[in-house]
Amino acid sequence: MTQYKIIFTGPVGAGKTTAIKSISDVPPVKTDALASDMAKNKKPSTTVAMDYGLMNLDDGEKIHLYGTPGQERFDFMWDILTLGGIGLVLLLDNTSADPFKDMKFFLDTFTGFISDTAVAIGVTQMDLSNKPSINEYHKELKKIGYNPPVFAVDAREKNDVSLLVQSLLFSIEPGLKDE
Ligand SMILES: Nc1nc2c(ncn2[C@@H]2O[C@H](COP(=O)(O)OP(=O)(O)OP(=O)(O)O)[C@@H](O)[C@H]2O)c(=O)[nH]1
Ligand SMILES: [Mg+2]
Repeated sequence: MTQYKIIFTGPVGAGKTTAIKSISDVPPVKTDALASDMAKNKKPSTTVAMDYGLMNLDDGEKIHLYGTPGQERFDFMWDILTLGGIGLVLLLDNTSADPFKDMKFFLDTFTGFISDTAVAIGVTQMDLSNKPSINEYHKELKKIGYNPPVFAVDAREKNDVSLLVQSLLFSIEPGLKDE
């Protein structure tokens, strides 16, 4: 049985923990802790180590899903979590003060991993802020030499997250498919 690992990353509140919960076929493992300094981020807790979930593909393959913490103070986990991974899902919060800056920070931080594997980008909270548009993301990515799949994603919606994961898998290995 073939098993793969993909990693979800992105800034605080982008929806990494939520996305893994939405698509996991097993109860996800979370390491969220209450954080008093999180009030500004509109949510009471933040991931301090990792998220874990599992997707079963219809041909018996398994995709292990790992989520990183968004906070830079836990960035020692980022390298650890990418070990053995076949691709990166980068989630971005479109209500952020500067989503392009967030995007460049994470692409830059994970540049070595991405150049060895692949990346797909999901833009969340587009229902709350529709700018920048997906087209503008494509243009910005092109300027910095990237051409990954980019989708509007609501991390709470299984179908949205599943489509994003499939786009990553197809860009890595056209033979891989979802259930
Ligand atoms: N309105 C709206 N809310 C969303 C969307 N996607 C995710 N959310 C919400 O945004 C929040 C995301 O929180 P988390 O999943 O904890 O974010 P995270 O990326 O794991 O954050 P850290 O672990 O702190 O780095 C949750 O409250 C989700 O319900 C979206 O597309 N629209
Ligand atoms: Mg989280």
